[in-house]
Amino acid sequence: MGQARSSNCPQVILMGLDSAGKSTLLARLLTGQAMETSPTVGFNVGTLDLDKKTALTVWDVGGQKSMRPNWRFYLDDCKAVVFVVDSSDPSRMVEAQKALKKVLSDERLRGVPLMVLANKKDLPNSMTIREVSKQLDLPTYSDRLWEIQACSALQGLGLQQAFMSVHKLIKRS
Ligand code: G3D
Repeated sequence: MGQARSSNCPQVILMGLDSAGKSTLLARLLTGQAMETSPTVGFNVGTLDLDKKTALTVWDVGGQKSMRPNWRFYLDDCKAVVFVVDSSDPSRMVEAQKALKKVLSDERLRGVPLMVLANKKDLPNSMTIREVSKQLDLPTYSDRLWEIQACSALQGLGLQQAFMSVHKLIKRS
């Protein structure tokens, strides 16, 4: 994990169920291009330069069920959690809600701000952020700063903005 960890960029962890769009999002953020993705084995990491003075190190720790127990190994030094959810798939909202709740119950994430990205907003049937927020029980997270924004990792819409907001959340918390 070496270099990225030892730099003074705040560490941000990208989480979410498999197929939520994490790899697409990270690839899009880091290269400005959509890339072919395969189910994340292990993790992807990259440093995101928001402007000349601001950078975030973003870790994609994988969302497959078999990987989820490993999430906790990435929580030390984590300054924000970015939880990606497929807003076009209502059938997996309960599973996403449970996964989010579980991850946030970790002691090391106490008070760490949360950004929920309602991804795939380009799809016509995608849920509104209000609906996603309700489905994920976000209003119950009163003990930390949280925010929800819609984005499309595929089209690169809303990503830069979302990570600027993540940076602001880190500064405020
Ligand atoms: P993961 O890393 O969270 O497991 P991926 O998810 O990044 O592999 O994305 C899963 C699938 O969703 C991919 O499609 C990817 O192209 C698609 N996807 C990701 N983001 C978006 C988005 O914003 N809009 C739309 N329409 N699709 C998106 P495939 O077909 O390769 O499985």
